[in-house]
Amino acid sequence: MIDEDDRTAARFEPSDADLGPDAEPRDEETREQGRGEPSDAFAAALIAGLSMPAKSIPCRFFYDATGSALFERITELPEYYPTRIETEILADHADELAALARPGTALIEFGSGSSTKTELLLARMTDLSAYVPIDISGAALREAKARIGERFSDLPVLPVEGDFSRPLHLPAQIEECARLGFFPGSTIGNLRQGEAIALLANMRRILGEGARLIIGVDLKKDVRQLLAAYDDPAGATAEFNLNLLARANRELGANFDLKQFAHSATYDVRHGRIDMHLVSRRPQTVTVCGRRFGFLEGERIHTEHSHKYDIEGFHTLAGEAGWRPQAVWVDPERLFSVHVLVAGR
Ligand code: SAH
Ligand code: AVI
Repeated sequence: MIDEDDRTAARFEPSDADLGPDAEPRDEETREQGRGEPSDAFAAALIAGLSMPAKSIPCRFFYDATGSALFERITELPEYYPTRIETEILADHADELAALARPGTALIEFGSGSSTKTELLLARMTDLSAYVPIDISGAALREAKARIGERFSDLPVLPVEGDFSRPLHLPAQIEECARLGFFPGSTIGNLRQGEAIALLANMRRILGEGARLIIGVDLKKDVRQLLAAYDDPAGATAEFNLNLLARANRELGANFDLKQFAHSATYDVRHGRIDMHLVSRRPQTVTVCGRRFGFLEGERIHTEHSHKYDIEGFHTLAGEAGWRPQAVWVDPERLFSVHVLVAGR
């Protein structure tokens, strides 16, 4: 089930990934904590990715303030079914989900973005001790905290800005609390299998043995429907993809000509995933931080994987990370799934 090539290609190493509350961050992580990823991290990743024979940019760099706003636009597209369908599943099962939060529990959300779906849970989980949204996008966290804080004024909202695949300090206020995890949006699909297993294993360490994780996972389906969701006629996904280059121009003074790169979304049947690329429309040279990168006509920069699972395949993946299934719900068309997992074999 697990693709060995994918495991060895994983970006982060398990030794780098103890997200537990007691983990001691390295110096650079101390610096990053609370500030998201600084531009020098983007510069280093961009230069490394463009220096490879097969060029790539890590997808976590999509999410500056502009990228987070563009993602919100994508969630409203008729073609982008995941947000709509997952929201329906969460609403249909809100009472069962609320029962997972006994009084005093801290709800910890990974890749929380706008926290829109979370409001469904917070409205029913009335005895939470805190809500801890974790996201790499400071802009998204600030907006979400303001909105949630206004609607749920008695609930402490304790945002953590940072990369969930690196060591993070959780707020001291929740040290003694039971923990419930929430990881919606099928963001797990943006990780390769090895990375996904390492992240799920770290979530298990953070949340503790016996804890539950509510996780949204997009399902395999008709390829045409998938391609429409990742290459919409309104061009929102293209703009989201091209924002990586626009961000490099804004933050690093790079000189990408956005008109000379095209958005591409394809489906890789063997790996069961959408691959997004930016394709050079002509031979060109771009300067990033004083370094020149040449592009052939048709040369691609890989920007995102979005893996699609079936229920059994996802259970196998979760099992590798020490999670067992408690419940799974799908919509009538079997487009999307929401799982409740329990930490421990
Ligand atoms: N959970 C929301 C948003 C999904 S978009 C929903 O279901 O609609 C993916 C979110 O994960 C974005 O807000 C992005 O900023 C965040 N994200 C992506 N990679 C991340 C990383 N490595 N660490 C922390 N957050 C990350
Ligand atoms: C956040 N993530 C799950 C989205 C996805 O569907 O893979 C990001 C996205 N990329 C293109 N459209 C949306």
